[in-house]
Amino acid sequence: MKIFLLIFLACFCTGAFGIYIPKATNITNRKFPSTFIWGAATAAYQIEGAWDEDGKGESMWDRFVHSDPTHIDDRSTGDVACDSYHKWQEDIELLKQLNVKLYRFSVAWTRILPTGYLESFNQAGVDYYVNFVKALRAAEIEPMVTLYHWDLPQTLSEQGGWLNDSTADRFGDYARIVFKNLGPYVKLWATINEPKTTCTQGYASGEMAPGLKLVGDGIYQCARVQLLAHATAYHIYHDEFADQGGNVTIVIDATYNEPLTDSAADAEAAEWEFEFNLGWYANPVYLGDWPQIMIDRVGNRSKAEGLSQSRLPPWSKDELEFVKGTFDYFALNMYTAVAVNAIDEPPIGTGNYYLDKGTGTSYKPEWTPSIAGWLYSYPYGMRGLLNRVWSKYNPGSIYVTENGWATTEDLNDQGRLEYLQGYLSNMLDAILEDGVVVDGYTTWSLMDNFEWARGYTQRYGIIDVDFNSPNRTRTFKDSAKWYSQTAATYCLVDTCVD
Ligand code: GBH
Repeated sequence: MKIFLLIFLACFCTGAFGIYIPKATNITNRKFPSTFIWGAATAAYQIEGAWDEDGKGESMWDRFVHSDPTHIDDRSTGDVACDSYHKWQEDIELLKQLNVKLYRFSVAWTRILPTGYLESFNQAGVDYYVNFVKALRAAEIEPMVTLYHWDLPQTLSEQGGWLNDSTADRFGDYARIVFKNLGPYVKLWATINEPKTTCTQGYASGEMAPGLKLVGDGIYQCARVQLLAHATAYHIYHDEFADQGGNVTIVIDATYNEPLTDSAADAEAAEWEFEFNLGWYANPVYLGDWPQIMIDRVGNRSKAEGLSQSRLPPWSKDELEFVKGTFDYFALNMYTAVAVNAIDEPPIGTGNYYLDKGTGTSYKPEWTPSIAGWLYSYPYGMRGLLNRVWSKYNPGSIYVTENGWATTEDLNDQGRLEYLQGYLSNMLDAILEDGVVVDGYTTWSLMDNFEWARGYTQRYGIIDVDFNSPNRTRTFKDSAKWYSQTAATYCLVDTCVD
């Protein structure tokens, strides 16, 4: 009798790869639409290595990790990382085994323009990526190319980087070269990845490159210049390469903001949190201008500080027009939820974005924490945020371009599997129940990689990378086995109804 039960359970709970797939009642057994595109994501500095090979120039991340090893928790660097610069064919094999049809990766600006200036043009860098996108196409995997995932040429960084308006023009020069050469093989483009992370971590907390601490004003200027850079690239594409017929947008990261209590004050605070995070970047692009609450709050606090002008730089009429409408779809990175509460108006002192925001944030006890202090699992947040983005910005199409879970090294990553399953189930509810158009998903990440200031201590890959072996051996984790089954069947559990 016992043996019978065991066999029965084993058959019932075991997927095609012999892994346990939980039958949690809240995971939908409906199928994803057949048009849905399954994918995986990475970024150049996090995986490529070869930091100074074949003419590549120094980026601000190369400088950040080399100038002071204590910038990174485990004193590591991205000098070799996953060695994908050399192992790209193996990476394409992994994508094939995963059954994904979309690969989101980024181009290293310093391979194409080592100093950021046109005079430094490096043909070897162009050849490398052209070769790569051709090979992806041959494998029937659609490339989604991010032009900028945080690796600014060091030369440009020394000239002010994202604080200097002219960086937007340099980004345009670079984007034009990439569109021209890769464009025949690429239909999905992302200009800049998570401008907010660069402004908050790179120019305000100083935890990321270039390590500046300008939390009152530089943080806002950084947002302005990145939005101008994005719009410059968007217009270059549509003015000069329209015949390529691709789609371009900016990648914006957002949290699902849930009011801490049922009070009206907390509901309003959650709204402010939304605008100071997602709206800060989405409003200028999708609706035009900064969110009104930012204009009001930063303006009022700047005035009270005795400043003659708001620390939030106002757009000129021309700039406003230039940035507004520069999207062909919405690219959303979504990992975590945040609980938001109202607080007393912070006292006036020196300018500070976090005080301008005027909210309190925490995490609810019923959400599951990851090893990354900021990342909690609350699967409903995916459905809630998708609905919000869909109704507020009316983008026509959404791709979730990042979403994933942090662990230490572990091949039996049941926690990641359940996180992905739960978030994707809620995404499907948004698609089928709420009518939100989500066309594709690129999970973060294809494989473990250099996790910025966290080095190799936090792993986001569905595929394990052995950073102790010179071969950087790749091994499927349980989540990757499950994901390959899901990408093949369009079904999050063992069996779906049609
Ligand atoms: C993504 O950002 C990045 O695009 C990707 O490169 C990275 O590997 C991945 O996340 C995993 O981290 O420490 O409290 O100050 C996700 C958005 C924004 C989340 C910055 C963490 C820092 C919060 N990230 N945020 S805190």
